[in-house]
Formats: sequence, structure tokens, C-alpha cells
Amino acid sequence: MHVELTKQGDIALLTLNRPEALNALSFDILQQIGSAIDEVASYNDVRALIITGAGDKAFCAGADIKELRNRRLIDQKRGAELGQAMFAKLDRLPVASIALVNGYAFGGGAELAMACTFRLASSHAVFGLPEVKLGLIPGYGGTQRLPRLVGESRAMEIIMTGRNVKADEAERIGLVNRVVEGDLMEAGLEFAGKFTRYSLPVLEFARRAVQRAGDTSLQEGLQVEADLSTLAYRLNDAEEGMAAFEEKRRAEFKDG
Ligand code: DAK
Repeated sequence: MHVELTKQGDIALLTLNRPEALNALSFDILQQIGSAIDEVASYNDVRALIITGAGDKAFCAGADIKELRNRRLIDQKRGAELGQAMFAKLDRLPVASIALVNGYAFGGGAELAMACTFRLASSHAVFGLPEVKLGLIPGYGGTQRLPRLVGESRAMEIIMTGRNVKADEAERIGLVNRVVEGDLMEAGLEFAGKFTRYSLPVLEFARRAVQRAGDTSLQEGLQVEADLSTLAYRLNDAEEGMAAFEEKRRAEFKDG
């Protein structure tokens, strides 16, 4: 197994563990990532998922280039669809995901990080979608998720030049939420702790509403927001949150 799934308190930790190949994504590893995400979705005691890479050199150096050669066109198409489907599981996961980018995040590695809800990067992290250098274009969601994160013209430049994006630039253009100078795992757990004490269904409504902003009209998005905020209002947790405010105490949410 090149993917390890563990738990630390109420946080699930998924580690890509193939450091000898800089955690490159074989098709088998893509399937293992999908299975691990399915497993996290089945847990009822987990409030966030952290994804990182083993070792201090790479989060993930992308698709396993050695595996991509000499394949039939139909197999390449199915391969791209497989990668897209595995990463799309993160969009539908009931809890938020955080990529801890601890080094190189190239190609499929950057695409995995972009499929997460949040990204924290160590100061030596380097991002890139270098597919054009191989005569390819991104196949696991990069052409769609990068422009949503950084805007079309920046995404176009990064994809068409295949250039590296260092951590500080990644933070400046909104590709990562923040750069971490100290211990990345510690920072990731602390980052998760900023939201995991809130009501899980409320957090999920918030994620769903924000996700729609990237793929729908303003009018439709506002309707989604009105519907989901009304649904949130119907939960006991909304009553608890507002009562706690009036009673000047900390809210105790029950996820219902
Ligand atoms: N695949 C396979 N092996 C890799 C790898 C990769 N992506 N990246 C690194 N490795 C292996 C190296 O071959 C080496 O193994 P040995 O040769 O020692 O056996 C080992 O990891 C250590 O790598 P280096 O010796 O190269 O380490 P350096 O520090 O010198 O360099 C590097 C680090 C990250 C700059 C370098 O390894 C590198 O440039 N790696 C490749 C980055 C890259 O181009 N990634 C792929 C992007 S394209 C699809 C369509 C498109 C895609 C996928 C599917 N379909 C239509 C199905 C696109 C996917 C991509 O991700």
C-alpha cells in the first residue's frame, strides 16, 4: 500500500507514501486514494481530513510518468477520468480537506492539492503544472480548478509555460491559504481546529454554498444560499448558537 490512512483525534490523516518516487501517482495509487476517501466518508467521528506526502521533499511529483507511455488512447481517456473521479470525491466528502504541501506538488500532485478545501504549504514547497513539457496538458482537474483559485489569466500562464510557482507566490495569488515556517503537521491540525468545533452540517452547508459560486450564475447562487441558510436555521445547532450568544457562553454544538 502506498497510501496510509490514520486518525489523530477527530482528524483523519491520509499520507501518500511512496517517497522513493516522490509520491508519484500510479493508477493504483489513484484508486487507493479514492478508497481511502470513501473510508473517511463512512466515519462518523471525523471532522476533517488532512492529506500530505511522506518525506520532506515532495507532496507528490505528479502522475507516474513511467506508467503513462505506450497506452491506447481509450486507456488514457479512462485514466484521466479515473484521476478526476478520485479527486472529485473530495468535493463530495462530508468534511473539509486540507492539503499539507510539504515539498514538490507537480501535475497530478498540484491537482490533488487543488481538489482539497484548503492548502497549507511549507516555505520550500513548489507548485507547477508542467504537463506541456511532456507534450501533455493537465488531466486530473488542473485546467478547471486552477482558474477557479487564481483567475483565468494567471492559470493560463502557469499551465502554458509549465513554470514553477514557489510557496510565497502561491500564497500571494491565492493558490494556498498560507505558508507555514514551522512544523507543517502541527500547523495543519491547528488550522483544522479553527473550524472543527462548529456544527458539521452547518459547515457542510457553507462549503456547498461557496462551491456553487464557482459554477453557477449569481442569481442561482443566491437562491442556493437562501435555501441552505434556511436549512441551517432549522437545525438545533442554530438555536444553540444563538442562545449561547444571548447567554454569553460558548456554544455546544451537537451536529444536528
Ligand atoms: N513519475 C515517476 N517517477 C518520478 C516522478 C514522476 N512524476 N517524479 C519523480 N520520480 C522519480 C524519479 O524518476 C526518481 O526515481 P529513480 O530515477 O531514482 O528511480 C525519483 O523519483 C527521485 O526523483 P529525481 O531524482 O528526479 O529527484 P530530483 O530532486 O532531482 O528532482 C523533481 C525532483 C520533482 C524536480 C523531478 O523528479 C521531476 O521533475 N519530476 C517530474 C515532475 C513532473 O513532470 N510530473 C508529472 C507532471 S504531469 C493524463 C494526462 C495527463 C496527466 C496524467 C494523466 N491522462 C490522459 C491519463 C498528467 C499528469 C502529470 O502529473
